Amino acid sequence: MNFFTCKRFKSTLVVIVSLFFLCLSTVLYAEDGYRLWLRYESVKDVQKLTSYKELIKDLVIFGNSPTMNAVTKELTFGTTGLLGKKIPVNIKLTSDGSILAGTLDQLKKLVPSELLERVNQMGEEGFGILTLKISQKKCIIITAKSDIGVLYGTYHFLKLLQTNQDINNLSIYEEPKIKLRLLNHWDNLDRTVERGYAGFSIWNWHKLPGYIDQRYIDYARANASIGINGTVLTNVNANALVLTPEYLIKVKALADAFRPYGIRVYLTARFSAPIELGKLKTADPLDSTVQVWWKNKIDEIYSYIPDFGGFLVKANSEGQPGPQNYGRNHADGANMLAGALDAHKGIVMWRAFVYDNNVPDDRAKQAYNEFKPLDGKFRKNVLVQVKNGPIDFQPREPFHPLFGTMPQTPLMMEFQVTQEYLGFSTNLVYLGTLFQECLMSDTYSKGKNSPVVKIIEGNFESHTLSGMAGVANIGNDINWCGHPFAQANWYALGRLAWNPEQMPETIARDWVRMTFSNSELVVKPVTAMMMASHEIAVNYMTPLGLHHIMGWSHHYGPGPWVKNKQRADWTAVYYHKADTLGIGFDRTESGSNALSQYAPEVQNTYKTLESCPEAFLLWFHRVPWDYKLKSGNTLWDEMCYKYYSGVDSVRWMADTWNSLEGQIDTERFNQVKMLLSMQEKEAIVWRNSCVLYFQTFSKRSIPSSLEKPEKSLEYYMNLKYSFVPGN
Ligand code: BDP
Repeated sequence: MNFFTCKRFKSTLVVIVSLFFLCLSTVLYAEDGYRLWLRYESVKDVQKLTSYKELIKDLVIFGNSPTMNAVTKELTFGTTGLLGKKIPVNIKLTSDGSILAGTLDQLKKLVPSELLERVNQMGEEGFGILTLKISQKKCIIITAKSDIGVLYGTYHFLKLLQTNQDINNLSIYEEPKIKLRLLNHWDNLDRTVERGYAGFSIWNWHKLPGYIDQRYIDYARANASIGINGTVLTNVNANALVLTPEYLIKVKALADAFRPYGIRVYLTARFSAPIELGKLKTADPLDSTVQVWWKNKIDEIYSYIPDFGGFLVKANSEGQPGPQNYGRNHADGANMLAGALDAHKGIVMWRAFVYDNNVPDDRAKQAYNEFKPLDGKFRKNVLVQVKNGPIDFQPREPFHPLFGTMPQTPLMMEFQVTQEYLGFSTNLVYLGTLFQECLMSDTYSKGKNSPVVKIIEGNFESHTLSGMAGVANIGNDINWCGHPFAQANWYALGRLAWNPEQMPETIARDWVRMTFSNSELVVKPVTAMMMASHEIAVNYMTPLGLHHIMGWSHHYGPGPWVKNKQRADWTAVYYHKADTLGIGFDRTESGSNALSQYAPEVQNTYKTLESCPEAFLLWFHRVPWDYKLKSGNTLWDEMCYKYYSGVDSVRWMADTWNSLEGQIDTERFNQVKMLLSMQEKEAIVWRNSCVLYFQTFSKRSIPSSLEKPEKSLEYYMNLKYSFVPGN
């Protein structure tokens, strides 16, 4: 026997060849972030892996609808990746250790109905995942009333494996608390994205409808995995062209691609479309020719897309046309569209983000002033979509006063996932905590314990519609969101829209496990960074209730000095009102009295300098520079300490991340490392700009323990940024 034929040689060869392919595959499939949280890497914990292999020997999937085919694909793909071996699909239950997926109807012959009763009581999107013995065989069933429910259950089951949970005795029942769980894309038809920091729009209008990019499917998978069930494809600053047949066939192609994943398509409706497209003389919602035009247009849309979701409308806001152009109000406008959509079960999401520079009132009050009187005037298929705070997606805002004050109208939450005011896609800022802060704020609308979340869920008034939307942070960057951690914000939005009562920390932990690693050595520090990151950004941008002091128009970097623009409410000085006596916007009785729009209990909390939580101090009050805060520091000193602690904490995040070298794949480790170093520089610019600028009013020195800004105020004021994205 020579060496080349001996067993030893053969096995050595096998090892060498496998190693070669392993290396090759690592080179080819570097972690570019494209797979998001659906990576399905093989389970590293040996014990868990052994138990999973014992419990998952094959897949038995009932039905062959497009959605059930998606279930088959995802389950096969997911389990095969996670278990590191091909998991076969069988048509019958043959052995111990099967995963059965199907609707209640499909499973009823196999499973005694009483075991499925609880699922039967849930809504169409709910699901159950149960460990059962069927014909003496131990199996796990994933079931729901509808195919989509089974798909949601599938993703939930895969998440259990991805996060290394015990799956021995499952008894999970889940259903969404919110009906409409949407992404709002501010994508233009030329593929630029308003406030988008991750490349161009993923909608390749030019190649649609003929070319269905795999990205559309992966987008739908990612969304379905977190329960998102709708997408508004176009910018709220709308282009009527999308309503023409040229584009409707493209919209239809997207709707067809998304449908198996339970995602409906919505569009933004430009209110003046009857004039622009229909050549009518008016877009007055009470004009019968206008009404007929919209009815026909809506019928036409449904002829392409029978399950079209409806319209999102920005009207009479920041120059957009709307019913007020004709002396009508928001309800007149919304109801006209809703009337025509109702015939097809479509809905209208009418935005409350309105303000007018010709109105002398505090901008924070204007949405309430316009909308509150219309409570009860909207049709049943209208939701009013309200931003989380009364100004505009600032790093920190109190909750919007409309929450709790329009009981007869379903209010839909609008969060901004794209980080327009939070450092774009260079800053690591986990938004789960920001979202939760708003959702858990007590409105006192029905006495104590009336948090925003209950209003959104529609619990108090039993509204039939409820909704939460996030302005998407998605673009055609390879990793979708620009910053590897920005993916967590898309993820958190979906998870919170499904159940807004979940803890942001749980969501962050799951995301880290699925995205980076299940090792506690990674999960713990990374989750801690994420949980602290929002407050850190607030500290180096807008501490103590400061707001809207970003760079002019593009909102990148600091611009507390921005003044003398075409409208006062687009300048920073309008919001901070700093002078030698103090700083802050008085929104109490002695000022704009925006506070009066809240319930008396909320007013009591914010009313006085002493009672107001310091995080909102300068939002509600004008405060003298020497006012003593709870720490014993003067306002000026405290402001300095906050700005400096923001920068120091970014350094802490960078150190934490850098200590993980070797535990995260090289590509993403380096990306985040570079981004954190950029974030540190940006935080320093924020800190120095703001401290130096406000110092011109406070005329006090920076506490001696703090390092001095290295450059002059003039230097920072002259920093120019050309072609800032998203602008
Ligand atoms: C502001 C953005 C602007 C949007 C607007 C909106 O700067 O680009 O059009 O919100 O929500 O924050 O309509």
